[in-house]
Amino acid sequence: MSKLVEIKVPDIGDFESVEVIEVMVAVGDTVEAEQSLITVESDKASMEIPSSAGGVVKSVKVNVGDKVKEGSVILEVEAGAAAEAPAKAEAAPAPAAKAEAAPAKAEAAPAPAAKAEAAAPAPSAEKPTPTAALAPADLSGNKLAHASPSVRKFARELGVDLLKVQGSGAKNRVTHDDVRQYVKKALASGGAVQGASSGSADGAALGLLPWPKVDFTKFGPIEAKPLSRIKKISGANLHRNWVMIPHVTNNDEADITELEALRVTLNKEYEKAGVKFTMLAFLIKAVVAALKKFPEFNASLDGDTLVLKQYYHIGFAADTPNGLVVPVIRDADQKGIVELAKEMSDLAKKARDGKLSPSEMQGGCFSISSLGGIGGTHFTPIINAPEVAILGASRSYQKPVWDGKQFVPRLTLPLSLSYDHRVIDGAAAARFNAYLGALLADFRRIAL
Ligand code: CAO
Repeated sequence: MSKLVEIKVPDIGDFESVEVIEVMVAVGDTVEAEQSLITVESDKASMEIPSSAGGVVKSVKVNVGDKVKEGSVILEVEAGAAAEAPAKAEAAPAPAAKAEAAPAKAEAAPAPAAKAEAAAPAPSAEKPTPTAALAPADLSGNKLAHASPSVRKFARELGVDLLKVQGSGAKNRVTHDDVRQYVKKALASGGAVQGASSGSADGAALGLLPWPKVDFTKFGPIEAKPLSRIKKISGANLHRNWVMIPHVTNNDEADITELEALRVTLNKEYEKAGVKFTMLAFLIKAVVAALKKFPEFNASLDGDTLVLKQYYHIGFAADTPNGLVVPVIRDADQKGIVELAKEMSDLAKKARDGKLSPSEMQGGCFSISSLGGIGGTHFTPIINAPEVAILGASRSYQKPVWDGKQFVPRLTLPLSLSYDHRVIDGAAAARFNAYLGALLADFRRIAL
């Protein structure tokens, strides 16, 4: 039995009320859960609002130009009717951008590796084949262009400088079709149109060999499995970060013998209260102290300017069944270990259940990726732009350490600090990691 469900604007972070600038669905459309419904814009940001349920759209309650806030009803869907695939109502205007909407995220906030909540369907397969002749474009102005996040994403994928594209939408807004036409023109003219690069998946822009196309079925049975939505979004972010940031990783180790003893004691004391301390909570606290001592690690590059942050929001990578997400603990400097441990486990659970809101993944200053619960010795974490460093923690192990008379077993935590070499020198990274190690070896130093 189908029932009518109201789809409302979810928690959209710090915005009181925002303007609807695009409505992507119409009465009669079949929408899926997580599909983008509308784009909203404040004076600071634009973002796409996804549907919390799937079904057939029975009524659309908002128009372009309306102001909405958390709780505003966007539309009504008949849940459970999706399978019946009803015919489209004639009365509704067809949205122009819907079919091509690319995965998108709230654009104003620092991009976590994945924004689970604000994504739209995957881009259409119609992608021009880039040629090596196309010149790389400067896309830094794209954020200024009058276009929805999905159009910006689409342009970014194709390497199109949106400021060079003539918009055909309301108030010269650039649409997906404008971008497509622009690229077609660029290709027809042999890549002479400025502003289109082959930011391509086939590596032609970099002068690389094309990606090998192999018919795997010739060699044995296969199963083709589309990437999850989160994997697609995080993959695009990781790829950009890996290509654009000159990464270097500093590897070090911390003696956590005493800290581990404290952790075990605390776990016993707090067992009844239901608080579980893992090494990550202590790492967050120590990282904040190191960020205070080395402020250039708590920063972002904005062109030639380094933006130093005076707040301490720490992201941590969480492995979920659908892929990697990075929830953010806000104002970690103002929280004790108990609060950090609780908040971390709440956020990690929400992440695994796919219930993080966009605001819970925004605003991070520095990220930690802990693989300690799984294994490994050291690794090379990828920086979560626009942050400038990320700490990777691997599994702690007993190491024989010479104390002047004999070898003694010390519990040792491997620390891998990847940093943006445009901002951070190798010596500074070595100092940061060594300082972090010293804090973890003697946690009392955090109070200094
Ligand atoms: N060394 C040894 N053991 C460790 C450890 C370390 N550095 N860190 C955690 N552990 C132990 C914990 O104490 C816990 O042990 P018990 O079950 O015996 O109590 C166990 O490993 C599992 O810990 P956990 O992983 O559940 O908890 P956490 O706080 O360390 O991490 C979270 C939480 C969400 C970060 C983690 O579950 C996770 O998702 N990790 C993967 C992150 C990831 O994918 N990074 C890669 C990103 S780049 O691709």
